[in-house]
Amino acid sequence: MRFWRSITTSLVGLSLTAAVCASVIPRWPAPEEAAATPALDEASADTADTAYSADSADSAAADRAFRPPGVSPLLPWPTPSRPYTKPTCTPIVRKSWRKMSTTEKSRYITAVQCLTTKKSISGIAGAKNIFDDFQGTHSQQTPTIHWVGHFILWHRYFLAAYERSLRTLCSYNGAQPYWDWEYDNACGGDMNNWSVFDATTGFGGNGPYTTGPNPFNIPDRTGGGCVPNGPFRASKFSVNMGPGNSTGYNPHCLTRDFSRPLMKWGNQNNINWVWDTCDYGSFTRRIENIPDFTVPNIHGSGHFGVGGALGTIGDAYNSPGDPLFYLHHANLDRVFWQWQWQNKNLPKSLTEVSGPIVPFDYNNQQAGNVTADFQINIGKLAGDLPLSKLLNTQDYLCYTYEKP
Ligand SMILES: *[C@@H]1O[C@H](CO)[C@@H](O)[C@H](O)[C@H]1NC(C)=O
Ligand SMILES: *[C@@H]1O[C@H](CO)[C@@H](O)[C@H](O)[C@H]1NC(C)=O
Ligand SMILES: *[C@@H]1O[C@H](CO)[C@@H](O)[C@H](O)[C@H]1NC(C)=O
Ligand SMILES: [Cu+2]
Repeated sequence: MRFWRSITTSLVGLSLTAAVCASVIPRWPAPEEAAATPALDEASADTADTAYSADSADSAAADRAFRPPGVSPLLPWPTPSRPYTKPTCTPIVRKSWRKMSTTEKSRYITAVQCLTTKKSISGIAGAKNIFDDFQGTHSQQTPTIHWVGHFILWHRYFLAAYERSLRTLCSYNGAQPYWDWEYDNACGGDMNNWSVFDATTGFGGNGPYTTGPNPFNIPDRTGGGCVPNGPFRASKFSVNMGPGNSTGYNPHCLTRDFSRPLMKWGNQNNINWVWDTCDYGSFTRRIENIPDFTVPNIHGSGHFGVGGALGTIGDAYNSPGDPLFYLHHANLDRVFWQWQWQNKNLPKSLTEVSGPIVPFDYNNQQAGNVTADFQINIGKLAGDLPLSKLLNTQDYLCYTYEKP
């Protein structure tokens, strides 16, 4: 808002040129460049916002009714259209956690607690219950599902299976909520005050500060100990596997280790950078960016902003051991969904996939790219599915998103 009237035409021009999908596919930025591109500071986020607002005054005005100043999306909210919806699908609607009623929140948390009482079916040694089955399945596949072409769709299927388990095993009637961290980041303040971390209606807050290894020099880590409050505190909940790649039984408390600077990666400006792509491969590459803690990426925001160096959700293998994982990944899926359902990206966005089968193999030196018939496996959680069945959320899967 501060820069609402002071934007330059060149900024608008740049933003629009990129948004209309010229044939030029954005070059993958070098780390130094990427660090400079999706800027971390609020001022630059404001500048990018206003560049878009000029393009779509109506939608921007509507957005300001529910968004704090300085947050407006590059892409408008889509209305997924009938031609692409299977007649038998009446989508369930995923909502922002922030906008759910206390009763809805409590029903969701009760269902998650219920999953931890249902007997494990995965055959993974350390998994005692269905909640663990999800964590263990992610752990086993961690080396092959990140920095690959199927990253976002693997996680989409994993989330949909979790949502289905909540509904079918634990009588949950709602849909998987999402955590729109870009909103919280724009409001700022103490992270412990954010609605997802509420001790009564949310997932509890940060752990107390503990010293410990910090091999990647996560900046400004503030916790590391056991989550002391809320429904997933040590006396109520245990993480049964990990740390690291072990899936043996090792019950321990859920830990969090907030890092405010890394949390800020999840801002609207960085979402806009991810959205500013014209094809699946470029989009999915930007959502993960590169594994370097000096280079922002929105996927890392929820993982390392909450998990820091010692927190469960920051452990690449065991991140689903923090129930908040599912709300973080639902927001990433929502960002993908919102991009997919733009007129400028349809219908290609419901059929096209690319990107390497082997992690980081972006030049296809070791293997090829994924194709639509590439099979996604999530162990015993659900049957294998080709990527083609996961692209449209209103077909084999059947859900949509409510505007934050
Ligand atoms: C957090 O919430 C408490 C209690 O509502 C309030 O006193 C405090 O000022 C808030 N802190 C920040 C930084 O928002
Ligand atoms: C787990 O990690 C250790 C240490 O990095 C490694 O030696 C071992 O091979 C890994 N095990 C599996 C199953 O990936
Ligand atoms: C593999 O996927 C990447 C990312 O989308 C794309 O740039 C590249 O052209 C693809 N390679 C082939 C051989 O299709
Ligand atoms: Cu993952």
